[in-house]
Amino acid sequence: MTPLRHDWQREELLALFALPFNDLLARAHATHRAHHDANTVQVSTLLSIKTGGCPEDCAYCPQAARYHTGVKAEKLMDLDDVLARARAARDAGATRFCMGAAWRSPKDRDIPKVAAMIRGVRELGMETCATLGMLSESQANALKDAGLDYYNHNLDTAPEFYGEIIHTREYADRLDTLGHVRAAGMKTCCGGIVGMGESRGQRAGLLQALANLPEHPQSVPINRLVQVEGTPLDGTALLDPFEFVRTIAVARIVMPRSIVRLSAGRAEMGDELQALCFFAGANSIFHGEKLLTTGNPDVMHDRELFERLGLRPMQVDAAHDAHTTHCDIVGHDAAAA
Ligand code: SAM
Ligand code: DTB
Ligand code: SF4
Repeated sequence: MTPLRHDWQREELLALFALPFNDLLARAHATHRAHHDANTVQVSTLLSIKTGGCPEDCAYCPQAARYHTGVKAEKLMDLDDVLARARAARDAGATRFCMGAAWRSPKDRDIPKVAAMIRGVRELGMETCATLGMLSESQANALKDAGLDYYNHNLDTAPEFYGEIIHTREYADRLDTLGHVRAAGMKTCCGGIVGMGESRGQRAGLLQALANLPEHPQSVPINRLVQVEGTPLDGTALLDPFEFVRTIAVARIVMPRSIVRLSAGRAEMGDELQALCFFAGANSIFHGEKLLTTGNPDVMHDRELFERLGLRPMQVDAAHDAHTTHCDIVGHDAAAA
């Protein structure tokens, strides 16, 4: 099997982006089938365990205290409330529970509280993910000890566009946190946002930075900007939906074994666009009526969409195998036919 590459050049990614749409989709879909069951989708549910009041200045984010978005600052949720939400998510079909906090980085005193949440969610039989901002080495180790499977920390955009979006922390800080997460032995969930006014070259730059990390992130969330009134990016020109599909397709080709999540922005997408994204190689979603503070498609709608497309929720083992297995998947469909 061809080894995973970590030396992608910008021109190569741009050449993929420039392919005729059908050629790009055919290549991405073939890559997808070679490494994954093309009819299963990993299902995660997101919960904001600590909402709003964030000191950072991420230009897209409704939770930054400095923008007037109507999101009120709340304190860290109680353990029992978090576990009740996790149980409900599991009962609605999610296999992974992702806990998000509007922090620049957690305080050391927060870690035992989050660790208790992680233990509780694990006891429910779900995979765990958290996104709490920048982590020190010792914080990453403590979360790993509590049983955290994935840590979400996004590169967000290309290095050369980053300075137009965030000024309160550096790209290098993000790479450091990802290094601590990997060193602690956790899986990384790392992706970015498109539709922030970046160029195609910069979309390619995001994917290049992700694919050239020391290890491909096991989970790659591709968010389409959710425009929120009061944030600096509200009113940004909308990205051509086909360009969004191309971004998913190129992500699939350059990170063939990763689980690519069709992440924020689904509420503003039609079913047809989502179906194209699944064909192009997306194989994970957030399920549940809310992301962190903004809307997501309702649960019934997603259930119907899965039925109409013949998609099934991915079992936990399959998500794991996708990035650990050393032989290509021949295809469950081929076996079934
Ligand atoms: N505060 C932590 C941090 O930024 O690392 C964790 C939570 S933060 C909300 C997680 C990610 O959500 C961000 O890195 C960004 O990629 C995504 N995000 C936030 N607001 C978004 C929006 N309006 N549209 C799309 N993605 C968004
Ligand atoms: C990610 O890449 N997307 C999710 C998750 N990781 C934490 C967050 C999306 C947030 C969308 C805006 C909101 O709901 O506040
Ligand atoms: Fe804060 Fe995270 Fe939002 Fe940035 S993305 S403002 S760090 S909550």
